[in-house]
Amino acid sequence: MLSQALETQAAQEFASDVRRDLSKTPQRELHSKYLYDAVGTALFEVITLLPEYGLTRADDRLIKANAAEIVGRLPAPPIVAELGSGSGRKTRWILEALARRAYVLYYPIDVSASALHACRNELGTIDSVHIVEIEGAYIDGLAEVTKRRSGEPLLVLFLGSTIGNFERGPAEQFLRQIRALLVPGDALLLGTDLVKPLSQILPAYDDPIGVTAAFNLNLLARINRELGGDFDPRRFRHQARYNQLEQRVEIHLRSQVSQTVRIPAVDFEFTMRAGETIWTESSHKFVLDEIPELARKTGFLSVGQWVDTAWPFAENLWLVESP
Ligand code: AVI
Repeated sequence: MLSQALETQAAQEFASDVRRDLSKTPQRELHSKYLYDAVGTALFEVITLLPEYGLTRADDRLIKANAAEIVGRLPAPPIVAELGSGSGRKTRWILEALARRAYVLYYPIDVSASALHACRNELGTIDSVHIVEIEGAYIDGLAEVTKRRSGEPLLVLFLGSTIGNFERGPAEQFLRQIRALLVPGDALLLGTDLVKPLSQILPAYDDPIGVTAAFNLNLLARINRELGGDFDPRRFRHQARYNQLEQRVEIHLRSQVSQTVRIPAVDFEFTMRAGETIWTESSHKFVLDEIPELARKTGFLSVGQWVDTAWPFAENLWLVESP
């Protein structure tokens, strides 16, 4: 039962997802999208600065070094839509490379108004770039962009390996949804984190000063803040595991003791055993060769891959071909 006090649809959805996912057996879960409230978003920005987390710097290095070549492979100057604009830092290199050729219309799409605000602060001063923010979910936002365009090709940016936070099936489905909104001549630039040694990957998700732990534990604090829960985050420990078979890092919150938790907004109470975990996120890693195959399966043609060797990561350019 949902409390009347939860006013917005988003709050109702959060509450019912929390109840459903914490009830799952044998593995309790919480959806990773809920890690990103204002506190979680700020903590993720700190994660991207950690020496152990090379992913964002690799993404940035690759785009900075290859932006001219990437945009040079596009058939015509496009308008640009970015799914999950984040701070917009990496996008600067693409927009600057395009703005050397033509005036650029850029649509950052994000559910977070504060992310869109940060994006305008970062990119608003580039000459010949006009920014139109779209606040909303990725696919809804992209549909809005495609409705507004008038014949120009569209370049969609999906950077930072956010695709790795989807399960494999839903990732394919999501890429197909993007493809369904595009037409021949459009393109997708997709960032993918690659499989790497455990000695490099595990500290990235379990850093020694505990920023990733705080990012993960904040989800319990968020449930307390927004749903009146009584989680004691001190009675949980952050845990990062690598699942070789699934090629992914799995992030959990491990109960240190046997404890009962109450979440009044959803009229829910449950007991966790000592050692039992809540699975909060997966971060899938890719091998280079599987990416062109993923493009083919989802209706694209892979026309370029740029790889960072210091932190194995790939930028992939996919085109929509004429039938
Ligand atoms: C946003 N995403 C690509 C990050 C990742 O690496 O999967 C989220 C993250 N979780 C813990 N550290 C970073």
